[in-house]
Amino acid sequence: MIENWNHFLLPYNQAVDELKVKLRGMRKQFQNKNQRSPIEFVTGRVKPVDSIKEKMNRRHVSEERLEQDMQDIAGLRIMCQFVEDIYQVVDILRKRSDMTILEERDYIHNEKPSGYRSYHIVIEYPVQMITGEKKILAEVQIRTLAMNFWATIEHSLNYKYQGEFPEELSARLQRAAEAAFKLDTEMSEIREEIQEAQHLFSYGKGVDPQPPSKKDDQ
Ligand code: 0O2
Ligand code: 0O2
Repeated sequence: MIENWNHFLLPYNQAVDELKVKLRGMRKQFQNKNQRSPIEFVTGRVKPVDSIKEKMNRRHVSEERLEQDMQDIAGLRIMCQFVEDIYQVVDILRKRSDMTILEERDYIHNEKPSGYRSYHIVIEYPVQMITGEKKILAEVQIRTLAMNFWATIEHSLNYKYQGEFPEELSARLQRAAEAAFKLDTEMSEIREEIQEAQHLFSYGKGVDPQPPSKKDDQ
């Protein structure tokens, strides 16, 4: 019986805080090298206790199995501009020595029946506690801004309908998911042009001390 949830969630809170700093740090490192970051922004949260309990009931997870069987108590979300960026971020994460990837789920090319798209990875992450090292599981969701837009809206509608969407709404959401993916595909096709413009734009704002032409030579 978990008597003190705050105590149980402490390593998860620490992991989310640390991982937010580390993932946001990746963006800063790209910017520091005058390179475009594949990461647009990062959010994270520890699942609220009520949601943990609800998912335990729904999935028949016992408290004894909670740490192993619920992979998203600690959740990180990485938003990217382009679908290609998602795979670049995954590649970078695969090479890191401070986390171990246990599972990967590509819901971009295998979208969920709802229309949901994202790339999910489950990591094992060591947290240093005063009692020693504790390895916890965390779920990292990597998605484009368009995928995030769709998922955020669908998630709030889910609250209203408790997952029991009227058929018409469900069909509309699926069509909206396809439209969002079409937007991602179109943007990928003009990616080089967009990136060049973004490069010029940041140069124009004085962010970049070197003219773009010089930088491209490096
Ligand atoms: P809801 O229900 O979406 O409104 P800071 O680090 O101070 O800049 P802060 O306040 O710690 O920021 O939070 P952060 O990192 O900006 O983002 C927290 C948000 O993470 C949540 O906001 C959600 O939008 C998002 N989130 C929700 N669920 C998940 C999930 O399963 N995985 C991931 N990775 N992120 C999720 P709210 O207001 O808590 O929730
Ligand atoms: P939260 O904090 O409310 O976001 P399951 O939980 O049964 O769906 P599983 O195997 O545990 O499945 O993990 P999966 O499917 O890889 O990832 C679950 C998480 O992905 C969800 O967390 C959502 O954040 C997100 N997700 C998956 N499917 C959908 C979907 O159809 N719409 C939206 N908006 N998000 C989805 P939770 O548990 O809902 O938590």
